[in-house]
Amino acid sequence: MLTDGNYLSVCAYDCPDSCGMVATCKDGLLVKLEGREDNPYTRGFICHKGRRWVRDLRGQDRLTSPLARRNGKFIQIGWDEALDMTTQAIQSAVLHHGHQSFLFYEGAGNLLMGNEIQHLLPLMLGGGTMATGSLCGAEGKIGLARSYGTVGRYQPLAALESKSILLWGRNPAENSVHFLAILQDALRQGARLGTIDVRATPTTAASDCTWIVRPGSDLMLALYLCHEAIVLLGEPQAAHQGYDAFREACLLVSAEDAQEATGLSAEALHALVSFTADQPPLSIWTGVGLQRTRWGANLIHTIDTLGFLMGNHGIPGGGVWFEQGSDELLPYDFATVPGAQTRFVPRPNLGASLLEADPSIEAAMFVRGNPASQCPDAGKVLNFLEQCPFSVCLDWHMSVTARACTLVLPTTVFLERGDDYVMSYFHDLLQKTNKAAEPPEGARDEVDIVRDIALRLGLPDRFTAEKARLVDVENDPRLTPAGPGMWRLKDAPRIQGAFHFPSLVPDVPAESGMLRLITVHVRDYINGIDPGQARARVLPPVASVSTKLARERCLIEGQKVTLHNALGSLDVRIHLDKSIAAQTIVLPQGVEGVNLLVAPGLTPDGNSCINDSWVLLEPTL
Ligand SMILES: Nc1nc2c(c(=O)[nH]1)N[C@H]1C(S)=C(S)[C@@H](COP(=O)(O)OP(=O)(O)OC[C@H]3O[C@@H](n4cnc5c(=O)[nH]c(N)nc54)[C@H](O)[C@@H]3O)O[C@H]1N2
Ligand SMILES: Nc1nc2c(c(=O)[nH]1)N[C@H]1C(S)=C(S)[C@@H](COP(=O)(O)OP(=O)(O)OC[C@H]3O[C@@H](n4cnc5c(=O)[nH]c(N)nc54)[C@H](O)[C@@H]3O)O[C@H]1N2
Ligand code: SF4
Ligand SMILES: [Mo]
Repeated sequence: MLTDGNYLSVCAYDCPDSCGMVATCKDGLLVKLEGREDNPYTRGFICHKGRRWVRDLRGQDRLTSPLARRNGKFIQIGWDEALDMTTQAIQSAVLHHGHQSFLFYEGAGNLLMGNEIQHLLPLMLGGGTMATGSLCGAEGKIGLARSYGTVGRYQPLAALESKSILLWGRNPAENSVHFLAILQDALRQGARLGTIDVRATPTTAASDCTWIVRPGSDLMLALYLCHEAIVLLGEPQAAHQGYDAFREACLLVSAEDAQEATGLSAEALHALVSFTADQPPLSIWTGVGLQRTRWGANLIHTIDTLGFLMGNHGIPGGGVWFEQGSDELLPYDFATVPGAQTRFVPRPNLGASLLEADPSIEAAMFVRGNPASQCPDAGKVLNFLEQCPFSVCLDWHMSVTARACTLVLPTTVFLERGDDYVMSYFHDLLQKTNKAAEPPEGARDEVDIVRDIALRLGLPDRFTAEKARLVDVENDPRLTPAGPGMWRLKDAPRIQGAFHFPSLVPDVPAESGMLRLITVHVRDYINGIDPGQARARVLPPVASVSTKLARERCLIEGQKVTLHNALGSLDVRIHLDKSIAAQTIVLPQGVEGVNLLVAPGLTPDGNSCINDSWVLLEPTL
């Protein structure tokens, strides 16, 4: 049993902040969770989602026994039986249909680096089938890297040196509260904060100026702002790749074009031009919400170009940000198997790809992922699960995916596992997690579960050796100690050599007569993880529409309507919000049923374009 006392940990939620935590354990139970004072970004404060772990570790929703589906109902079974069932299903799939008939699906449910070890299972079987392509931020990183060839890594505290800060499609007041705190410090030091969004949010409420634009109009807006920058500041000095074609194209975008696309008034557009120019240095912080569109990478690249043309690149407090790059702190050969021949299926179009897969998927394993809720066209993921002979989900609570599987295995969560690490994708700290509570009887560490299955399949135990190698991350020469179990990762420059201008892309055509569906991350839970989700399942989700649209369609507050498109339909309740852009409907993401309506499109780089989704709205009969 774990000794009573305080343990240092780090929140492993898929959240940019990666808060340092102090966990208090008594009689093996977590009794208190607080922010760690010496983390310079999270500064002694954790949000209510983090604090909720004190309740959730032993809460009603915690799974504590393997559950097998028998005659349409889940019944509790023992671990031995559960692991045997899994082993037999994988063995039979591989024997009769080849290793690619085994799907190993990983989501982003927590950021513990040690979970990478689990790849060994499909890889040692020959490769298996895995998912590729991002539902999250890959497009933005690709776009940012196009300017100079790398995303780099640098200090978000640089915002404190900005005099003007522009948040573009980013909502830190809900999704990265410690960044908001940094921004508030910058405001106290005299900076001003502007936000471009498609609706009012707690972030716009905290901003000095807000521009509400139509979703999908940002590229036109960015090109127009680049046009103004060239007019205002003249041509860039040195020769830069692709400038002539870019210049020609952006000079063709007029203020009227930008107004028409965005819905901004001439005065509002003018004020935005002034905001980008009047009070340098300007830092622009682009968000994940913004780049979930077919040309997301080009969009972020074009916004970066604005930063470049305005002379903000490479000066303290200036520049364009998205997320940090992946720094490959794990050894390059960590959990790899040379020669493995993995078949990759696109995550953004997972359901249809799995239904069509040849060889077919005969056994599926889901870890830290909830694709039946979080992948676009989620109805097809559910169809796939209905027809897949064997599916197992490893999770700590009953997710939408777990409910649709044939077997559910209860896992521990990060507070119950020690000796692992989280590297933030927003700031520059690597932090170590310590075990801070005993898991409930019945829950098992997922790396151990996967290793046990591998051993039962007759595979060698590479898992234990890889686990022992994990500690190597601490010895990376780019790290400097920043406190107990905390290291600062050295900055890596992004701005170097010639700037590469973006190539030009066409607009994503709107579907005529339909409303654009925007799905957003919300304050109270991370993605599809809401242990109180039972509540959300009872109530229909709330869809926000503009008051103007409501008037045109004779809709009233609280009215039940049906949203539908070729993929599916969903009953929702209407909320009137006068801030929302025209012809747009906003739903929270992570709520069951929402992704039945989300289109499974892929960007040219194979990532998701979640926000290129359109729906029809009809009164519910
Ligand atoms: N509380 C909480 N925090 C979270 C998460 C969570 O679920 N809950 N999820 C975490 C994860 S995985 C991620 S990726 C991040 C996401 O963090 P964010 O990028 O901040 O989140 P989003 O809500 O996807 O989008 C941000 C804003 O972009 C706006 N937006 C959408 N489309 C457009 C557009 O076309 N143009 C413009 N200008 N704006 C647009 C949305 O209205 C929204 O307010 O948050 C992380 N933090
Ligand atoms: N419509 C729409 N869809 C979206 C988005 C959107 O904005 N709109 N956002 C997208 C984004 S940005 C993201 S990142 C994805 C996220 O998509 P996913 O990664 O699939 O979803 P999560 O809800 O983050 O986590 C998946 C599951 O991991 C479980 N989990 C948490 N910790 C552990 C653990 O320690 N072990 C195990 N085994 N399981 C654990 C959680 O309980 C949860 O059920 O969703 C995407 N989907
Ligand atoms: S969810 Fe994010 S802000 Fe909240 S405690 Fe975890 S890392 Fe910190
Ligand atoms: Mo994400």
